[in-house]
Amino acid sequence: MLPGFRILPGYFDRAAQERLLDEIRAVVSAAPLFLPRMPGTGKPFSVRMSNCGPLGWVADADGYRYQPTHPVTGAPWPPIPGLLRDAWHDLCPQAPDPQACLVNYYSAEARLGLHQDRDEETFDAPVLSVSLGATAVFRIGGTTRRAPTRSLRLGSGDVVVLGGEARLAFHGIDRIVKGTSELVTDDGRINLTLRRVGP
Ligand code: MD3
Ligand code: FE
Repeated sequence: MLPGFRILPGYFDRAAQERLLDEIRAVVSAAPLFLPRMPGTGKPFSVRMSNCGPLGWVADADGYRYQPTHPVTGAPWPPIPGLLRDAWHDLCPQAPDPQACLVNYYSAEARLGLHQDRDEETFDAPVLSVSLGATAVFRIGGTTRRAPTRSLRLGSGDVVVLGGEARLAFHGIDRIVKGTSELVTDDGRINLTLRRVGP
């Protein structure tokens, strides 16, 4: 595994997962899930997204970018929930406050192809990722697309921290494991990724 990759299985216990889910429900009622599209082809993602924090990641015909407002409503993104901020400062003690939290919602059929996260201005801070709901088959490789990959499962309450070399690792979600979500209805999965966008 690349240096800088950390997995913390069950970092959030069931009670904390329920509180976090309530906080995320409030986020998506203020900032509804939208359907991102591939800039080249206009093809929709199978994952629906929203954001909280000063900046949010969006994808449409004009490209991939961070912006301070929701692409459909035009409203500023709601603040990052306290439980997520606390986890960030606990696990990334050197980093300043997170600037963006992407909310990814996976239905049972959703997937996310192998990609690198490089729309940020700097890669100094780690990315912190929290999984809630159904288990996902997660794939992570090296810093080139042809490097070998390994597969691991991310369950509800698990946290992954991607710092150092792992920050630029190729990664994706191969599939959702049906019948594994006690927390979210209909085999749904929510992934929350906290990031710095600029220095
Ligand atoms: C490795 N999310 O939001 S989480 C993403 O489950 C993203 O929704 C996936 O890929 C999801 O960009 C994977 C684990 C993860 C998140 C961010 C990373 C792994 C990462 C950034 C760099 C390297
Ligand atoms: Fe990613």
